[in-house]
Amino acid sequence: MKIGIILYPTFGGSGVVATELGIALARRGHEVHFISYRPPARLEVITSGIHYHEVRVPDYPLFDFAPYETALSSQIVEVILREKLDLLHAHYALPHATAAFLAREVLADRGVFVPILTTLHGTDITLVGRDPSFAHTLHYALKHSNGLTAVSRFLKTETEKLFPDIRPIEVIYNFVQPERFAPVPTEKCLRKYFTQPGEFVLTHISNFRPVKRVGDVVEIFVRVHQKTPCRLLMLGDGPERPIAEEKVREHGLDERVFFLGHSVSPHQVLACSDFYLLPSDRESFGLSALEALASGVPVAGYQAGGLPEVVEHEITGYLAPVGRVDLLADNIAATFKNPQRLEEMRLKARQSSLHFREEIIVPQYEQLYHRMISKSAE
Ligand code: GMT
Repeated sequence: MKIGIILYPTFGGSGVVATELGIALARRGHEVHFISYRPPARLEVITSGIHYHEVRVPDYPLFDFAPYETALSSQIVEVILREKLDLLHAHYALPHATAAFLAREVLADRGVFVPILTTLHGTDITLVGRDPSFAHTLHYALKHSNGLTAVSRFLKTETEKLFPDIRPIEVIYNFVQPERFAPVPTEKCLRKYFTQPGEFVLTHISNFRPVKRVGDVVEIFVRVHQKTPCRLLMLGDGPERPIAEEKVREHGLDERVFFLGHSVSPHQVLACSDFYLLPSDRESFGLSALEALASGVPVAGYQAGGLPEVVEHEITGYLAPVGRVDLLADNIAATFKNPQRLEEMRLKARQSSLHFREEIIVPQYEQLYHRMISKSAE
């Protein structure tokens, strides 16, 4: 199949999933065309079967806001006409579903029909999508998408509540490559650069947006640290990083917390971690939590959003009501004091991640593509 993938090229979860999906599809013999304004961050090399088409938005003194969506639609039309794509897969609805819709209309006018699949990732529905500024056009684009998927049951339900008249939404979970995210022997990981012997490592990875509650990450760390010697690794960057840094300073723990930015890859940091912290308000899935589990690292987070579909309380991590940093910290500290329990959780974490491995999830997208393409040919 020839598949067009529209995505955000950043380190955000939707862009990562879209990129990994494209790479996996190319490995399975398909031709993949990424369309975005920058090469996708997780696309380390462009190998055979992978193409990248950049969207350029010309500047003009009149524009306070350059019309990206119009340029994106136009580039989609151009790529489809030139490359004869079979299907267009839009990741994150805003503005990708609306741009794809407009492109499909333009193509229909020229006698070309290409089905659109939209994958909803989370904040495109739970936060930004429900804003009245976007809701009407987003609703229309989703209603007229030829297929819809959500990355968790939670997100499917949220979308159905918001837009009750849209077509059936299929749940296709996010996936992980268990060869890349895998437990690593202590002597081969980065642990020695951050810790003294006998210390534990807590890790958080995100875009430091308010939904991630990075203040809670620090609060959990402070409480665990009072009971067990440990360090905190914070990977990624975003608007609330200064808040987290300030909190760390207030507690006088600067030397125990490392803000790494994007300097190392998530799999390297996870490989030297003992517990992963993801206390988001509402995480539609929590891709980084899955990557932690695959690395053999249990996860602590809240009983909210789709995280309970990924993390099993007391088996592969701990879940608590939103804001209960005390409960999460007590559980983690108790686990650190019980090496056998920690080892059991590590093994269970790795095992449970295998249900979400690439070979299980990617064929679900392939089957859906086949169904949509056959239906559009009828
Ligand atoms: O806000 C973010 O964390 C990024 C966001 C995105 O759309 O890029 O992540 C969402 O999509 C990920 C991939 O499907 C999910 O794993 C995340 O849970 C989801 N984020 C939220 O729902 C907050």
